[in-house]
Amino acid sequence: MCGLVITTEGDRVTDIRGDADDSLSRGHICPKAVALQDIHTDPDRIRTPMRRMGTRWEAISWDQALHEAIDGLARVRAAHGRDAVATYAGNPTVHSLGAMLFLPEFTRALGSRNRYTATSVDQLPAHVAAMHCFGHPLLIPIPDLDRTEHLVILGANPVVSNGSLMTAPGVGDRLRAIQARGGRVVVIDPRRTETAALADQHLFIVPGTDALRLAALLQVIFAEGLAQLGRLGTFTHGLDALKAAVAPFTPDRVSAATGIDAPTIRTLAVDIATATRGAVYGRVGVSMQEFGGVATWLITALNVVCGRIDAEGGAMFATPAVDLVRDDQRGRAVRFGRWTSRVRGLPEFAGELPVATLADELDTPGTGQVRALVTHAGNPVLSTPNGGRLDRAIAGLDFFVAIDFYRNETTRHAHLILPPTSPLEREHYDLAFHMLAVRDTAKYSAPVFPRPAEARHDWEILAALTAGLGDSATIRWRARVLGTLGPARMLDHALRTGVYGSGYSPFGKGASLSQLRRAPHGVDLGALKPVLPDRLRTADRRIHLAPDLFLRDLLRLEQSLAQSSNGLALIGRRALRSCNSWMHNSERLVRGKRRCTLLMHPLDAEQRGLADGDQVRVTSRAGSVDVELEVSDEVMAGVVSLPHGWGHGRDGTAMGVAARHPGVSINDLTDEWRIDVLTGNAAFSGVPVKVQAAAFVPDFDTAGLRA
Ligand SMILES: Nc1nc2c(c(=O)[nH]1)N[C@H]1C(S)=C(S)[C@@H](COP(=O)(O)OP(=O)(O)OC[C@H]3O[C@@H](n4cnc5c(=O)[nH]c(N)nc54)[C@H](O)[C@@H]3O)O[C@H]1N2
Ligand SMILES: Nc1nc2c(c(=O)[nH]1)N[C@H]1C(S)=C(S)[C@@H](COP(=O)(O)OP(=O)(O)OC[C@H]3O[C@@H](n4cnc5c(=O)[nH]c(N)nc54)[C@H](O)[C@@H]3O)O[C@H]1N2
Ligand SMILES: [Mo]
Repeated sequence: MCGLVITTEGDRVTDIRGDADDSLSRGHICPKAVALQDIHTDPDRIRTPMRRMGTRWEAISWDQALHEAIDGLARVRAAHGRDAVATYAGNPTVHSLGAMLFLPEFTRALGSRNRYTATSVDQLPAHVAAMHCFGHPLLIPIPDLDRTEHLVILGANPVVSNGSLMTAPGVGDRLRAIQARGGRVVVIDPRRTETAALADQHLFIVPGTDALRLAALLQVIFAEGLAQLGRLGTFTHGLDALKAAVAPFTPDRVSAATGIDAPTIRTLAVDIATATRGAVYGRVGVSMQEFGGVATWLITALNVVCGRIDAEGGAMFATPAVDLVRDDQRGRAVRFGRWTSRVRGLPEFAGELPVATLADELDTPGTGQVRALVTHAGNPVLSTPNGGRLDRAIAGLDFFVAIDFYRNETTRHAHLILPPTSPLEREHYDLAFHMLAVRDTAKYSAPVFPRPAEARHDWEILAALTAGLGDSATIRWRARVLGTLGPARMLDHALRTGVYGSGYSPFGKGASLSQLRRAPHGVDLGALKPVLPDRLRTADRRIHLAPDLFLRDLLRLEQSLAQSSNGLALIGRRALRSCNSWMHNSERLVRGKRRCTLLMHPLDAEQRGLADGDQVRVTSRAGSVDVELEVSDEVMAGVVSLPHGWGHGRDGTAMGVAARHPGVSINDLTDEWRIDVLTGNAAFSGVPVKVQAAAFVPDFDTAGLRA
């Protein structure tokens, strides 16, 4: 979503910089954008379809590759049924126009209930809350960053992540602007993050206890008579039920568990409720925990109760040029728990199952066992809980097709790798993140380079597979028609028929693809606008403040108050120069100080006789890893932190730079049994671990040796 000015000479990139005139990013750029040229020229990036024979890989033609993929998947389906073929779509799927348009067609053609995506290791609770409160999984309120005066950030580090479910390029400047106009930024996080460093106040919190603290904030607001729904009051129901439900969670009762004292919780509640314009915002730290669903709902509830939803400077909804929230979805968009997974009985969400149970479906024998897998832009071995078990399970599959341009820790097990074009060889319009950005804009980018004659786009690969596997004439026909149209014409239609659209009149003014082509810096559609109650998709066009499923889960929250733990709690972290697991093959992104270290508080280190730079062994129920210790009081006592996306250099991978900077995978420690049982999202945050000196500490650099 950052506007880039990319200068080329022939087929070479000579410069990449931020586009000062971009309507959203206004010149902001991060090192990952500069590294796009490394991805483009990377000799390890796969450019032709590859077939694995044992441990040997050979290049094959597209015709051959697509034929074998279709044939292999069709065979498994014929022998074991539809559900025997699973799919996993990873994060970059959402960053690809073509994949966004064609992946749904492909999964429909497969018709398997074993559909998985990175959603259930990320923002699933946000969808479940949006669906139940506002009637649609994509009605996710976005902090109105550029106009707010009081922002509370829980479990997010936007200065590094650039904002998530709050797309905000240059977020650091936007946060400083809040302070410059006299506002306040408060961060609640078990680590004093880069964002906390810039905030007016930072509070440490015991991992996994946000729901308790949020319930207590609401309790105070109700008890002090500070609830003020304003205009939301006329179309919101459930206020009394919410009030009654949070009543037991007083600051005094939750302070020990959360590690935040009662007076601080009270003051924060009053600050939130009395700020002129304010928003509470939570992201992965809140979503990836055992109470991710309840916590995410309580954030929404807090914003509603203070009258902040749909209000300037509060938490608002986008009005995008291409709207994925359709008009005809009123009262019909709640799709949750209609069926459950075979082995563990976890709930379906919008047709997909929680990826924390993928390994169960792969390695548990019986009718309905998964025998084949298709991954698209994902690396679940490094990115899902107990990746070690999933690694072994994937290695045992009958058939595995990966649509990806790297042979990484997951795709090394594939029988076929089908590589799409590079990000610089395809056009882009962001269907997802325009829905979640802090300002309404629309931008189309043409490909920087023409695609090589022999290359295929993601959407072309998906369209070919869909046409080959669709077992109804309609699906095959649709795949061919859409394949002929292609993403550009599909986008043009969506723009023309959207709220800003020009329609099909030849004199129509407004959004269309040709309009966006003429505006390379993007079209500014203005600040976020009030859209309620119209945009609600609940059947009664009201906000549901107290949906039953969340109220019931408060019982489980109540029980958590009685539990205590005295081990170390493991949390994750992100770094500016990482992008989950997949950009570590760019030298410029991995050089410098070693990043994959275990952060530990000085008191915890001292207690264990450990020192900065020591090699330590971290052990959980799921596994153990050896890693370098970094002693720092930026994490609270009792908490250790390890970044995710590392653990490279495994046999059969082909990413030379990453293998020289391997690190270890946090997801060899995280536990597939720790989930938010309400939503099915993985609970990465707060995994109990033991840390001790590594058994044998060699006096040479083990990473160097392996390379
Ligand atoms: N540079 C960079 N940017 C990225 C990515 C990347 O890998 N690198 N990944 C992208 C993706 S896919 C996503 S989803 C977004 C995520 O964007 P963010 O949500 O901003 O991601 P994190 O930096 O992981 O921030 C999570 C914070 O939660 C804290 N935390 C952990 N457990 C708890 C808890 O129990 N309670 C509270 N209150 N806090 C907790 C962690 O210490 C951490 O600071 O970032 C995106 N942007
Ligand atoms: N412990 C822990 N685990 C986490 C997280 C955490 O904070 N802590 N964060 C979670 C989050 S938020 C996310 S989103 C997931 C991410 O997890 P995944 O989506 O599973 O993994 P990525 O590392 O993003 O891998 C992306 C893959 O897509 C490929 N790729 C890149 N671009 C394209 C493209 O255009 N087309 C195709 N076909 N392939 C492409 C890359 O080569 C790479 O193999 O990880 C999750 N895992
Ligand atoms: Mo994510």
